[in-house]
Amino acid sequence: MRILILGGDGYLGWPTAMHLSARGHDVAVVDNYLRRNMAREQNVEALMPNPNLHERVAAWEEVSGRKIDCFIGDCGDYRFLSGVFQEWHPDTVVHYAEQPSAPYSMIDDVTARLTLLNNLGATFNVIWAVHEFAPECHVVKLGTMGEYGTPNIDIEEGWIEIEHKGRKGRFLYPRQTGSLYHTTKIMDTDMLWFYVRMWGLRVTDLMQGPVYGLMTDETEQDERLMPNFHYDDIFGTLLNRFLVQAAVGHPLTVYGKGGQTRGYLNLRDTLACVELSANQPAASGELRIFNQFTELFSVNELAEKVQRVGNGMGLNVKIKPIENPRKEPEDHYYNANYTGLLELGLEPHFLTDEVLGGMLEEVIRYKERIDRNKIMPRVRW
Ligand code: USQ
Repeated sequence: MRILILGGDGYLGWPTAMHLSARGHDVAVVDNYLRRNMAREQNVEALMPNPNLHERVAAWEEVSGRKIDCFIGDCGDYRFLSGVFQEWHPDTVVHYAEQPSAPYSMIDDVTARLTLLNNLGATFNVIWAVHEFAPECHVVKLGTMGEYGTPNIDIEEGWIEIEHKGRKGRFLYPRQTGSLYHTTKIMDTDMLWFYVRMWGLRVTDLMQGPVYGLMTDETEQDERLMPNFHYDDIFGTLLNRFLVQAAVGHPLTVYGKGGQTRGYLNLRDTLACVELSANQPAASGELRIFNQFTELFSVNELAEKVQRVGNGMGLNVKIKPIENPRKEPEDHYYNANYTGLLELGLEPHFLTDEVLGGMLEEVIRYKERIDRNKIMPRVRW
């Protein structure tokens, strides 16, 4: 298959590109370095040094003998994006090209506007480029479990059947979330669903939980291939942050009561889920939605796991709840269905103590690069 990866420089985009390339697909990556620039602007750096995208592609070719095509540009610019579609003719487009941070979207009106215009603009352009230049192309879109929020009823996989006054209908599952970033993902889903109905696009929308990890079969081959692993308050996800905090002896930053429960998954499983979705595409006129996670944990459960494993490795891991900088329920019902990807063939990598210990060891190798001043939350809402 010819697979075009939008946001191919990101924490998930780059490992996905290498993984699909290793599987024998023809891969191209597109990125405008938005996240690198935002990180620089917020004065935070990824844990490992990350060569630029041209250098990454060259390193991958050196290691694997396989080529990845590279386009530097903004998916919000339709002339650029439609040009890539006309030149490259993808069978599948994997759309990661969004501002991915909830805290970043809540800093001020400038970052909120950027998040809104960037995320919706990119999705809108993907839809139009597919419609005009690759109508059979399957769109694999990264959404988020956060779209659903934390409702007091079970979360279904994208859709819900509602009976009202004796009549029944199937609708997108109700969604209400806790940041503007997450809200843009809801709007993306609505826009995709509209155009699926109008134009018969093929779309898979992956409702992904927070991802953890840094090693995949490809990233572990060469240090230059490592992902953009962030541990700071703006771009770092929970478990990655806890690993870094444990490594440098910073108390684990549990926000509020720590009962916030989410569906988590290993970086390796993100790649598998995207691959499985690409290999078994949605039908024309279908918006297929999968809940993409493998295990549910509360913040407290993850903190306790990291503490236990860290202490077993001779660290002195402390847990210190701090005032929650976010407006979110800290003690809530959470039960989400996630059978779709398992049925497609996903074999999950669970968060065993061994896996956690392996990640911690890897993070400790980069201890000298960790800046303790970048850990405490700065953005409140
Ligand atoms: N949290 C803490 N302590 C911390 C950091 C976070 O208690 O130091 C809490 C948060 O308050 C939240 C939970 O941990 O309740 C998860 O936070 P997170 O920063 O790992 O995840 P989130 O902001 O929701 O966003 C991340 C990714 C985003 C993705 C999303 C999936 O940045 O791109 O869409 O995870 S989900 O959470 O399912 O919406």
